[in-house]
Amino acid sequence: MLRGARRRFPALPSLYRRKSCAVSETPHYNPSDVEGRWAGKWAWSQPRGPKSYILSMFPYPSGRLHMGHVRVYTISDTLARYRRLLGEEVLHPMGWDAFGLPAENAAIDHGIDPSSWTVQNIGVMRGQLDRMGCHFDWEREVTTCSPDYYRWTQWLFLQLYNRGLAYKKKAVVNWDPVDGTVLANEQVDSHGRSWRSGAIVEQKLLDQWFFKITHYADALLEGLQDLDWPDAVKNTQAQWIGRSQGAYFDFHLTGMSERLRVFTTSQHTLYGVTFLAISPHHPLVKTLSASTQAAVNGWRSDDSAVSNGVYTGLTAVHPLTHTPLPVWVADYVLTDYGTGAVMCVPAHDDRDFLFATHHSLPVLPVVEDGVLIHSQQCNGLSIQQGANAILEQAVTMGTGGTMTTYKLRDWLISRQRYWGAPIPILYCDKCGIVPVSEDKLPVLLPTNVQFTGRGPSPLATNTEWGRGCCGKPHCRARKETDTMDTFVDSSWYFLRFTSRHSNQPFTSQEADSWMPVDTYVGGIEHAHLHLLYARFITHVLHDIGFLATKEPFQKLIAQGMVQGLTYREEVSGRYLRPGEDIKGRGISVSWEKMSKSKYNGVDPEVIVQRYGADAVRLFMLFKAPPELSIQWEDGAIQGVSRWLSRLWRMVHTHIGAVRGGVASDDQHRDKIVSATHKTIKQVTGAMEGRYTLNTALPELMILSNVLRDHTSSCHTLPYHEALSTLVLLLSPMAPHVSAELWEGLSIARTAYTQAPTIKGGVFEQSWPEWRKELLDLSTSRAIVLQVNGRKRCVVEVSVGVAEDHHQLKAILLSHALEKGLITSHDNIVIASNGLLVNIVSSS
Ligand code: ANZ
Repeated sequence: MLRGARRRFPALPSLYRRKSCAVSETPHYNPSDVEGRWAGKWAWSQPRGPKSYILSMFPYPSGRLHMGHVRVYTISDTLARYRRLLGEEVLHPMGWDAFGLPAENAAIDHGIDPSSWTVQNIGVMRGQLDRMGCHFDWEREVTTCSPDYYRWTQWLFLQLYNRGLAYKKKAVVNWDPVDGTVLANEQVDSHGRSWRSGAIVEQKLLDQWFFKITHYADALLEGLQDLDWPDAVKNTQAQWIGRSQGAYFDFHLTGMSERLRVFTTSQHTLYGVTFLAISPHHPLVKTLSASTQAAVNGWRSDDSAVSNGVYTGLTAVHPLTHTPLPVWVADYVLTDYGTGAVMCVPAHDDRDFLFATHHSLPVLPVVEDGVLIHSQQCNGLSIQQGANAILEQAVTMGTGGTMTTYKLRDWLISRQRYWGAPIPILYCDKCGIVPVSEDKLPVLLPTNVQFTGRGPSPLATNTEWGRGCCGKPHCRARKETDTMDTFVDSSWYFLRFTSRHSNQPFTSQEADSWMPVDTYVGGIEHAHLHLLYARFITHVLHDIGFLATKEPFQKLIAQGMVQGLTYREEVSGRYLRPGEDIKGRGISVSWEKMSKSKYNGVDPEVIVQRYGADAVRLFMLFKAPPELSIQWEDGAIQGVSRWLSRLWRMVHTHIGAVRGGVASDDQHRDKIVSATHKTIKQVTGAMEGRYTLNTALPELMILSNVLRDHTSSCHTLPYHEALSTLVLLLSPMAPHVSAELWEGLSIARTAYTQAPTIKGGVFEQSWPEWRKELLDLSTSRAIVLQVNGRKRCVVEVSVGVAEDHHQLKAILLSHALEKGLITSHDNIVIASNGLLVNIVSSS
């Protein structure tokens, strides 16, 4: 059971035995008292074992924790506490993803300085995390908006820039024509209007910075294989990367020197091509007549339809049949996928078919019953054989070859906003683009800025701040005024935690000693972008030679949402406020992710005040497995809270009983011992593997029920050990109440003079180990069945049955009937002594 306490003890003199435990005075369980006493006073035993890096995704400091935060930090805190009890050296840090739009919006709306707003919010949220009993390594706290962090984000940019992995090109941004400002996607509503001016947002081409993540497409795809992540997340990542292996074919354009290259994954359909289609932004479009270009430009991006198309007037020649084919501009062809041009096979592709039907283009089937037709010498070949033969022929003729393409696009990292890390680049009149030298970092954000939400970003209008120098004499350079996407900040924060106080971004030695993160816990909504970007940056840093590991996160728990009951008016779909008058209106009720705008949220602070942090933590863990959604119900948390009160009373009853005398064991020993070991086994299992954390509490409840059923044994040592084990197993999940109960149990333990003393608080203990031979001590018992005094057989029954004479007799009676040892017409008398059942039958 408890490590170091596995000896059996000789029975105490019977003088000390007591038959039952009187309920002594039990102090009332008041969660806020208990939690106030323990908050922040966590003492740990010295780590002995291997390292364990447990990380939860750091929050945006919005001002208050929401239930989603409570869930994720409860999970990581539970795992970190568990690993510490195992003796491992645990890193469980916390920080703030502190750049981003809301701080800037607060500045625009209320004139509050983004930095003070952020610092204030961090203060509040840190207090809330402490109140939840989350124990983080606060001395390693990072805040991405502080210069000693973003200095290194800028350093990271330079590493990529110096290796050709950061570059500039034109890209489309959201433009508010009324306020004359660039908008983030979140500032454009579902009707395509600006959040502030209400103007219809336009698309504008601007110079933007990109990270060349596409260079790592293959590495990021292959890296997924060895990760212990949920399949769904791996699949999402793989789909996001979207590797597609196929072929290209080159089509001669009649009367032109260039060829038109298409990408296909259906090489076998080459003979079925009846026309070609290029995207509206294909370079060829620029060579077309003004009227054709005008037609193309008239297609609005929001009504993009398969049927939008215009004939270019160009003709392409089929590489094998030399048939002339018309070339169209088609809206459904994507500019940045494959080659931006498609060979269209309307007989076998739905979009091509719709387009062909709409524009009266021919349709030519080339596959029937899995065999090629209308395909010249390839007729009769299977699809695979046909694909190989066609590709081979094209390769020989120099008009085709294999080609792999990806859906992944380069990462657009520039933002025309103030509250982000300035991109460390200078534009020098003489030297052009010059990276800021590393020893000049950070490029600090200006303070005393006016926020209007109109016009260019505050950095672009601040001429004094904008002045720079590339280091050459008489240089007059301008600073880059774009800041970085906040995903850049969060793409490396886990490295900074390992070397928080280093005057480098991180030291290889410290990073290598902690990385990879062993368990990363966070919301499923970050399954693609954040995880992909963090993996990309880690791969790059590995390739440069700064890190031994390539992959940052070994195991991932992608935790589900917290949902609240949501009420909507049926007709309008409008969300209803609590208490709103709903008379005579149709209402629909559903579970949806908690959110302010849906009025379905629960404030963690209110709930913690009402039930205590321990109950909230237990509820979060127990209501659903980590990956699934939790539906918030007051009833369930009340159940958890009642159980904690029962446990509290049980421990105090025990402590009271021990004062009256103790016993080494009694006839219930085996049952209590094996129930304890079974619980250790189950709870340990829940903390490992795929983390079925939700099963841990029910196991503890079962053990508490066993103990409740054996209150008469509550002065015995096995009972004491079982209760102590229960509290120890509970401690990672409900730390405050466990610490308190443990203290009481430690004092009670001194009454068992022969039991080895246990020193220290609950978190200074070792996680208990279960022993196989103790699991089945009492799960079944062999009962001898006699009929008329003659032994007929031995029947195995559970201990519960063996101890309940009514049940035991009933079961053995039906056994005897089944075996034909007696008949139902017999006149039967049954006697039982718990080990032997004798049936006296009169016939
Ligand atoms: C001929 C063909 C025949 C195609 C057929 C499909 C079915 P995946 O597999 O997702 O990579 N395609 C290629 N480039 C495109 C672009 N820029 N925009 C839109 N569609 C494009 O998709 C590859 C297929 O998507 C290619 O194979 C091409 O159509 C189309 F019976 O070529 B296929």
